[in-house]
Amino acid sequence: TVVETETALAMAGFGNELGELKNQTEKERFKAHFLDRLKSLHGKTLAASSDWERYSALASVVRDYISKDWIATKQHYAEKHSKQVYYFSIEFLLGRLLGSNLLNLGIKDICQEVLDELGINLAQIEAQEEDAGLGNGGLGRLAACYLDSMASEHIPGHGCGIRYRYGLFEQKIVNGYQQEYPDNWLKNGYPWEYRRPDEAVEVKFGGNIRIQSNGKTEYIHENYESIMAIPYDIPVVGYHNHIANTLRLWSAEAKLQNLVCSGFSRDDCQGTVDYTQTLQTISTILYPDDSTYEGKVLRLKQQYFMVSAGLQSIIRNYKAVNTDVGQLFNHIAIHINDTHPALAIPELMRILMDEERLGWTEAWDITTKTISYTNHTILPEAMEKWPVEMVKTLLPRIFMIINEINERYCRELWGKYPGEWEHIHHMAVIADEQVHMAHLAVVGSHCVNGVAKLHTQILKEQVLADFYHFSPVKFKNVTNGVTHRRWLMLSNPSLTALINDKIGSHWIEYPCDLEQLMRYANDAGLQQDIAKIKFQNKLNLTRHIKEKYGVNIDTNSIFDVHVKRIHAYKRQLMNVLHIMDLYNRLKDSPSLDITPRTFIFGGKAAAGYFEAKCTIKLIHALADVVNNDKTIRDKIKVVFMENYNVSLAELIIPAADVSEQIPTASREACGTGNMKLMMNGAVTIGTLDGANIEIRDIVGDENIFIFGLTAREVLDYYWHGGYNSWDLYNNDIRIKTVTEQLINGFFPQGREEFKVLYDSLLYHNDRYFMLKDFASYVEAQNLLESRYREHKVWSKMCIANIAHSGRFAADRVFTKYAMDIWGVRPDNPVRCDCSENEF
Ligand code: GL9
Repeated sequence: TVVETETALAMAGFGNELGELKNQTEKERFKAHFLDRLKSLHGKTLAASSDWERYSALASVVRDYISKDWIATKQHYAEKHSKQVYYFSIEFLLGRLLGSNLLNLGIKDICQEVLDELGINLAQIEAQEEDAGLGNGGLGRLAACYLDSMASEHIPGHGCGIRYRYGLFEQKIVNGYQQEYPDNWLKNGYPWEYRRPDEAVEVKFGGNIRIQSNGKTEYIHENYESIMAIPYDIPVVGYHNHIANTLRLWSAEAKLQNLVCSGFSRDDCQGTVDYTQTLQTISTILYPDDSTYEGKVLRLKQQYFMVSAGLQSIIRNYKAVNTDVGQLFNHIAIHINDTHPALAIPELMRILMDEERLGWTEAWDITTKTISYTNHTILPEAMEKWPVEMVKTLLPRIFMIINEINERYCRELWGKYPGEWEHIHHMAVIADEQVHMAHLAVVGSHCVNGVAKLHTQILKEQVLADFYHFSPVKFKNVTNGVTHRRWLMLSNPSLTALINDKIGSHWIEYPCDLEQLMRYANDAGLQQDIAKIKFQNKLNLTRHIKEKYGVNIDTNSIFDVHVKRIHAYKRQLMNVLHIMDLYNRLKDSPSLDITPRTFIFGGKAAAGYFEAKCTIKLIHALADVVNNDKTIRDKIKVVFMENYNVSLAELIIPAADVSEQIPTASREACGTGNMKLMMNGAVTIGTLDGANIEIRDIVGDENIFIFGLTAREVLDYYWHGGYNSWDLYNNDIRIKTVTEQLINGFFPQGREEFKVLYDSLLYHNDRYFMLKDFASYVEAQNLLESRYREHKVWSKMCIANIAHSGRFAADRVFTKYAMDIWGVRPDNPVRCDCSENEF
C-alpha cells in the first residue's frame, strides 16, 4: 500500500536524503532513485543502458531498502537478547533474489509500475540475475526455503555455508548427451553480498599436536597450514515485517604473511602463486554429487573450513556481549543440515576446551545442548564415512576429540549392553578405520529429526534403530516444507491473485487458510478460472519450448512433469518405459483415443554417474523417435528441459498438470518438488514414499494417483535379496517389448548405447523395482488420463491440491523447529492448525 511504501522509503532514509522530493509520490522517488543509481553506478542514461546495468541499478536501490531493516534487525536482536539460530549447510540453492526481495519488502508493485512507465519489462530485468546455484537439489533448496521462512516468521535464524566460486555445473545437451560447464555465477559481481574482511577468521589444517603438561594439559597445534576464511553476508528479507537475517557464506583466501615472495623474479613468486591457488580451491567448487558420498580430501577440507569459520565467528560475537560461555546453549542453537557439517561437534568441543579452557564434561554438555541434526537420506551410498588416516592427517586435534567422543560413548554403551561387542561396534563413531559421520551427528546432538513421517519411522526402526532404542527422546519428525512466497506468489502471480479474490489474502500469512478454497471446489466459476490460469502458464512454457528447442507442443495436452535430479531411485527410466509402452500401443492401433500428452523432463546427472547420464541420452533418443513420428499425430511429445535450476523450475511448475513423484518406496526421504507442484495445482502420480504419503493423507485418495510397492514391501525384498525380474520379463509382454527395445535397434543410435540400462533391469535384477511397479504404474497412468478427460473432476482435483498445500508451507514447519528443537519462541507462534497426525 501507499502508506507501507511511504514508511519503507522513510525507513530506508530516502525521506531525508531527498528533501526536495518530498512532494513527489513514492513512485516518483523510486524512479528518481533508480535513474540516479544508473548514472552513479554505470555512468549511463536509461536510454543508453543495457538490461544488465538496469538490473544492477535496481538491485542497488533494493539494497538500500534492505540495509536499513538489516541494521534495525541486528539492533533488535541485540537489545532483546534473542536466542540466535544458525543453520549450517554445505549447500544453499538460492536461485534469484531480486523478485523475492521485492516481494518480501512489499515494493514489487511500485517497482513494476515505475518500470512500466519507463517502458522496461521487469521480468526481463529479473532474468539478468544469475541463479545462485550453490546446491545440488532438494537438500540445498530446502535450506534456502528455510532461510526465507525464518526471516518471515521473525525467527532470529541465520545461514552458514560456503561461497563457492562456481556453483552446480551448467548442463548443456549436445546431441542428446549431457555436458558439464562451469557455472561462473560471479562473473559480473553479485549485488546481494557484502564482503566483511574485518571479520575474517583463520582455519588450520594439517601439522601436529604437541601435548604440554604443566598443571593443566595443553594441546598445541604446530606446523599447520593456515587459511583465511572471509565472510560474505547476504541479507535474508522477511515478508512484510522489516526483518533481515543473515546468510554468511565463507570464502577461502590465502593468508597475507604467507604471500611474501622470496625474491623478485618470476620463479621466486611462482611458489607463492601456486600456494595461493591451492589454498583457495577450498571454496572453488560445489561437489556435484547428489545422494552419493565420495571420500575426497577436498570435500573434508570444505566441511571443516565451513564449520570452523562459522563457529569461531559465532563464539567471537557471543563473547562480545556475554561473559559466560557456559551459557552458550541458552543463547545459541546450531542446526546441522545432514552430516556434512557434523564436524561442528568436535570443533565446538575444541573451541570450548582448548580456547575457553573448559573441562570435557562441561564442554560436552554445552555442545550437545547447542547442536541438533537433520538426517536427509537413508541411501547407504550417501552415508559419509571418512577414513581415520585422512581425518588424522588433515585435522589432528579434531581427530583426537572424535576419538575421545567415541571412547566415552562406547564405554557408556558397554554399561548398558555389557559384553555385546557386535552391538557396540555397530553403533561406534569410529569403526573399521572409519569415522561414521551420522553416528557422530547423533551422538553429539540433542535432537535428531527425519524429514517425513515415513522417513523418520525408517530411521527409528532400521537405519538408526540402535540409537533410537538407546535414546528415544532424541528422535523427532519434522516433515519438510517449501516457501509459498517463492513457489506460489512469485512464480504464479495470476493464481495468487485469483486465490486472493476468492478467499482474501489471509492465507499469505496463514497458509493453511488455503483450505478455505475447498468451499469452492465445486464452483464452476472457480474451476474455469483455475483452468484458464493453468492454460496461460502452459502457454508461457509452450512458447519457451518452441523458442529454445524448436519443438511444437500442444498447449491443450496434459503437461506431465518429471523434474528433479536424475537418479536411478527416482526412476526417470520407469517413466520412459511407460512412454515407450504408450507409443507402442499407439503404433499398434493408430486410432487409439488418448488425450494428447507432453512428457516434460528436467534434471542434472552427477558428472560421474554413468547410468544417470545414459538415462538423459535415452530421454533424448525417445524424444527423437516420438516427436518425429507423423503416424501418431502429435498425440505424445517428449521434451527435455536443459539446465534445470531454480529459475527454470519457476517457469515449469506453474504449468504442470501432472507431478511425477515415482521413487522406489523408502528411498526418497521426503521430496519437496512434490509440494511445489501440488501448490500450483498439479496432481501427483506417485508411490507411497516420503511426503507423498502425507500428501495422500491430506488430499484424500480421490485427489492423487498412488501405485506400486510400499516401503515395507521394498525393504522386505531388499532383506531377502531382491526378486527375479526375468519372471516379469517372461510373463508380461509389454515389459518384454519395452526392455528389448532398449537394445534391439528401436533407437537408431546403436544397440550398445542403452545396454547398461537394460542390464540394470534384467541382469542386475532391477534394484529399483521399475519392472515390478510397471504394471501398476501403467494402470495409474490410464486412470489419470481418464480423469483428465472429465474437466470438472480434474479441476476439482487441482483445487483440492492447492487448497491443502498450506500444510507443506515452510513457515509452519518452522514454528515446530523453533519451539520443539531450538527452544526459540517465534513472535507469532502457531501459524495454523492444519490437521496433522503426529508420530
Ligand atoms: C534429500 C532427499 O533425497 C530428499 O528426499 C529430501 O526432500 C531433501 C530435503 O530433505 O533431502 N537428501 C539428499 O541428500 N538430497 C535430497 O534432496 N540430495 C541433494 O539435494 C544433494
